[in-house]
Parts: sequence; structure tokens; C-alpha cells
Amino acid sequence: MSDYTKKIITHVKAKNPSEPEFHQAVEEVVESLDLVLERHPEYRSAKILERMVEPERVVLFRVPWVDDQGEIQINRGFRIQMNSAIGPYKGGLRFHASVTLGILKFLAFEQVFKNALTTLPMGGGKGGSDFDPKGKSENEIMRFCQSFMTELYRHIGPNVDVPAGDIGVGGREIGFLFGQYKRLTRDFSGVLTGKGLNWGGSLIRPEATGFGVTYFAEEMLKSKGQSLAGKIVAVSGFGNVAWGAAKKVTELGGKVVTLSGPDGFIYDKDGIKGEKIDYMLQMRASGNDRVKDYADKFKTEFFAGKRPWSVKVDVALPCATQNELDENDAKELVKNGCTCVAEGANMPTTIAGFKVFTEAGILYAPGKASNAGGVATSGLEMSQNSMRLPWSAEEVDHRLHEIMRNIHQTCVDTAAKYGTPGNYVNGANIAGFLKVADSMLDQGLV
Ligand code: NDP
Ligand code: 2IT
Repeated sequence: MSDYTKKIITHVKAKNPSEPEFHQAVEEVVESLDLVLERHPEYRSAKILERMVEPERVVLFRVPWVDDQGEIQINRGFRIQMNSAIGPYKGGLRFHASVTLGILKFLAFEQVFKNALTTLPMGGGKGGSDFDPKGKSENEIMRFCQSFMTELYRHIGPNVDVPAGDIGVGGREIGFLFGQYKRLTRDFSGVLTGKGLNWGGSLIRPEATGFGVTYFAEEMLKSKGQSLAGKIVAVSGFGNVAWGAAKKVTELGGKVVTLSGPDGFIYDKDGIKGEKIDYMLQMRASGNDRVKDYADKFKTEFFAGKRPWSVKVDVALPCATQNELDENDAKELVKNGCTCVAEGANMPTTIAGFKVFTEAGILYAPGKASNAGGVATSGLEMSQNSMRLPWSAEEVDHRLHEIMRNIHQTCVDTAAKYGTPGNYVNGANIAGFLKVADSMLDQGLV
């Protein structure tokens, strides 16, 4: 790493103490950028990187609500408006007990590069709350969403900032949030994505992230003359992204043998298909936060407190959460013959983990490239809202597939152009950076 990028990291750590995930996300990106900054001193003199690590705006607010026992609860709400150089801020909302300012800053930072890769005009943002949906009634979730939107609405808009779902925020929550936005503004607009199909949502948006990561893995394998057909695949998580991935991998002839949750992982040697994939939706909707229910229902093995990375597989798709795959997990996967890892979650692999993959020379795609299908399809939802015309499922899926192929090619071409062929991390970071950095240069000191 150059002295310049080292200085940036030191600065970010000093200015943002106690935000390790944000430090990690920045470090992962700037490590790739030395290759660009050497060739293009104009980015350095315009302090593009120094500007990009500082959010354009951070909104932090109180979210008071009343639970079913009549007791007052107070949560914290956030929206990080990270970068609007190439379009309105765009990115999900996360409701999870672990949410902090630092977690959302890491996610918003990643989002800037990811959205640039999609080829669609979207800036980067992220938001959410430390509200824990686990065990909450539907009414409690609605009251929380209404209170959250009662502050958020003044900071967003279809041409300003367009939130969507992430962990703990799915179609139901987007519905409650949209209803409250409309009440407060009297404006029926595409201010959120992931909406219901009857009121402006897009077909394929629920499946999009999981489909996208699978299309991306297929492209990676294709570059080695292989395909997903006949491959054994480990998936982690059991939420929205894991569900879409299990569906598409199965459709393409692969066999998904694992799912995981906070309680451990299940191993289903027969493959997770058909009604078993449908059951994932029930597990998620139950709010029980347990993957063991799958093992009980379908009589498969369950490993309490363990992650799925010790199973012998050809392909791994981490789809749960950040830092769920560390150095030892990476070594285990490589040792067992895994040759392709594509991230469905955001930053699921630690920096040490990703170095293991790079040294082993296996295919490895960072989430900002491989999970971009979710936000890309949100972008397609925005287009349909603007046109006031919905597309068919085939049309959206076709566009999503094209976008994922495009991102794959961009990563491959950019990595090669900057002297590190096959390095998807460098390819994604550099290509995303260049689009945003050039737009910032065009727009003057902003
Ligand atoms: P869901 O809420 O549908 O599912 C999340 C899954 O991850 C659940 O199994 C969840 O269990 C588990 N999980 C979350 N936090 C933790 C934790 N701290 N420890 C262990 N398990 C955890 O979310 P999504 O499927 O939407 O999101 C999964 C990942 O994909 C996230 O990293 C998200 O940022 C990323 N992503 C999502 C996109 C989308 O469009 N939804 C797009 C691109 C990326 P539980 O929460 O119940 O603990
Ligand atoms: O991390 C992500 O890209 C998302 N959660 C999806 C964001 C979006 O705006 O659809």
C-alpha cells in the first residue's frame, strides 16, 4: 500500500473511532486504488478519495413507539447519504439489533461502488435502525415503521433518496413505510423500491439479489469453461438473498446443500429444492430466527452454533451478513476443493479470508459486484415507476441477467487493464471508483 492510501486509512480510523466495519470497507477499497492513483494524479490533487470517505450527509433521529403492552420504546433511526455524484442516493434500510452508525456507514460506502457498477444512475446511501424485529407482532412492526417514516420522509424523495429493504426489511415493512410516506406527503411516487406488485413494485425484485449472485457465479465459472450444472453449493443465511440464490442455483442444475441462521447450519445432502425452498419463506416470516426448524421438518442434519463452510462443496455463496466467513473458514473451503466464492451478502468475508482465496487462486467475487442484482432491479423498478408502465417478469429478468453479465465483464476487463487479471476485487473497486470519481470531477468541488 502507498503512503498516501495508508494515510487515508489512518485518517478514517482517527475520525471515525469505534467503527471497525467502516474501516474494513474503506481499507478493502483503497488497497485496490493505488493502481489507479499512480496513473491518475488528478484524483489525488482533487482529493476525491478524501471526499468519498466522508458522507455527504448523515441523518440520525429518535424513533419512539408504543409496544403491545403499552410501554414506550425508543430506537435510533439513521440514513447515511453517502454520495450523489451519479444519481439520487439509493440503498436499503436494515432493521437489526446490531445496527450502529458504523455498520450503516460501511454499507453506504459499499453501495456507492456497487450502484456505479450497475450502469444505472444511482448514488449510494443506506439507513436503518437498531430496532429488533425478532418476536415483534405485526402491529408493533407497523407502529415502528410509521414512527420511523414520520422523521425519514423529509429527507427522501423519488429524485432525492430512494430507500429499499435489507436485513429485517422486506415487502411488509416497505408497505408500512410507503403508506406513512404517502399520508405525510400526499404524494404517490416511487420513493421506495421493493414495493408490492399492486402498488408500483417490480416483478423479480424479491428474487433479484439471489438470482443476480447466481448469474454472476455462472459467469465466473464460464470463464473457466465450467457451469453450475452438477455443482454442489453451500449457501449461508435463510433470508431473502439465500432464498433467491437457492431457487436459481437449483434451476441451473446445481445442488444447494446448506443454509444457516444465528443458531447454526443445516446440511441437506439431497439438495434444497421445491417445497423446501418455499419453506424458507415461512421460516423467515415466522420471526423465530431459527434454521433448525428446517432440519426438524425435513429430517436433515443440523449443526448447532456452526457455520456451513466446513462442508465439501464446489461453490460457496455467503448470503447472511458481514464477516461471517473468516480466514479459517476460507482455508477450510479451499482445502475441501471449493473453487468459486460469490458474495450475496455485503462484506461477508473478512480481509484475511479474502487473502486466502486470492493466494489459492480461486474465483472470488466481492459483494459489491456479485450482489448488485438487488439494487439493479430496484433501479429497474424506478424506471418502471417513472414510465408508469410495468414490465413482464421475463423482461425484468432478462435485463437483470444482462446487467450481471455486464458487471462481470467490467470487473474482468478492469482487473486486466490495471495489471491484476482475474482479481474481481480490484476490478470492482476500480471500475466503481472511476465512474464516481470522474462524475465528481465534472461537478466541481462538491
Ligand atoms: P434477511 O433479513 O432476509 O435475511 C438475513 C439473514 O441473515 C437471516 O438468516 C438473518 O438471521 C441472518 N443474519 C442477519 N444478521 C445476522 C447476524 N448478525 N448473525 C447471524 N445471522 C445474521 O436479509 P437479506 O437476505 O435481505 O440480507 C442478507 C445479506 O444480503 C445482507 O448482508 C444484506 O446486506 C445483503 N444484501 C441484501 C440485498 C437485498 O436486496 N435484500 C441486496 C444486496 C445485499 P436474523 O436476521 O434473523 O438474525
Ligand atoms: O445492499 C443492497 O444492495 C440492498 N440492500 C438493496 C438496496 C436497494 O436499494 O435495492
